[in-house]
Amino acid sequence: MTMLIFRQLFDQQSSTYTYLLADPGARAAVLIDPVFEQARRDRALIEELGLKLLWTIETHVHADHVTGAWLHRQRLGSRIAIGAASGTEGADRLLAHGDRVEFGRRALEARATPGHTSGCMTYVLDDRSMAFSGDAVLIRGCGRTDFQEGNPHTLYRSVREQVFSLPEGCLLYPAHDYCGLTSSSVGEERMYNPRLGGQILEEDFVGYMTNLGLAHPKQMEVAVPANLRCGRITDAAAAADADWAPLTFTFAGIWEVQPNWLEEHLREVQIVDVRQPDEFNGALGHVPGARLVPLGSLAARAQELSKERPVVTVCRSGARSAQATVLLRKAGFDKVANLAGGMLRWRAQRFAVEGGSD
Ligand SMILES: N[C@@H](CCC(=O)N[C@@H](CS)C(=O)NCC(=O)O)C(=O)O
Ligand SMILES: [Fe+2]
Repeated sequence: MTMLIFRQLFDQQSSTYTYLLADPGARAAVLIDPVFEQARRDRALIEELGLKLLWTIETHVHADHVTGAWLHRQRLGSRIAIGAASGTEGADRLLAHGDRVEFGRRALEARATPGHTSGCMTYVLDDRSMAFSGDAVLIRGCGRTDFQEGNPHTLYRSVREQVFSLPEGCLLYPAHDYCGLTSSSVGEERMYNPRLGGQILEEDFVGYMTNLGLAHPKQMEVAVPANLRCGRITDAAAAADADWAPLTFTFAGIWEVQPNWLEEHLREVQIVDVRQPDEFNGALGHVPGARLVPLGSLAARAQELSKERPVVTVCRSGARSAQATVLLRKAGFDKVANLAGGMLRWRAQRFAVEGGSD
């Protein structure tokens, strides 16, 4: 058995990496730098892997996206940890340099690495095989020092003393990458980081950083105040998930409904079977009241359906009908879900069938 469950997740909008780490024995997990808009995706993964989220951990107060920490606390009961010098309100734990965040038999050590912001922390895995450097060290780069409490002198010392002092084989996972790179190592950055590596002196670094000339992040006006509250939002916005059925959202990005719910609500929804006609009329039969619209003609025939009544899509196994929900959402349908497991599960659970044979 592996000693660590590890997933690197990406938010395209802000080029942010979120990291899921868990102890496979205890099923205990932590999530580093969750993104608000990806909270549903992250929750689906945590649930599908059968994990209990203990902590969301922030590397710092982000300027370019809102954290998903508060949403996860609401939905999963996780607690929020962030550096004590971050100036945030609402966290469950304010981390000091040297603190440990435990998850099962594994733990992360918090190291203060200020300079991009005052509260920046780097989290080092217990065996020093990985470190999560936030915006202190990026791959062949580093976080900027021209807003929030940025200070290039402080950042230079933080990186040299707290990150570059780790074992050279320690893998580095940053909070962002804008070119698609996913990880580096301490040895590699010590050698090749163009701002902080090699023979570069503190004054060289300060000169580099004061002349970057970058525009401020697009979401900064919204993100910083929201992150100072750990991503807390009004209850109305948090409840915006689909409410017409007890839907589940899969990691693949599909809303699903279970057969037992559909059986009790057959007359309240439009059931769209997207198989071929010979399958619809074949041995498996179809759900009573289902309308046949093969997947290939669904986009063209979507206007036959009402946007007011929920739509449940069905096929043999649930694969083609998952794609059908994507097509329908693109066509402007909000209340759409896939029948989990398709006709195979529907029949296995002995629900009523029209047509078909035993
Ligand atoms: N274009 C990006 C800019 C993001 C940005 O400035 N990111 C900060 C981290 S919060 C940074 O330090 N970037 C380093 C760099 O771009 O070199 C946006 O609008 O979000
Ligand atoms: Fe940042």
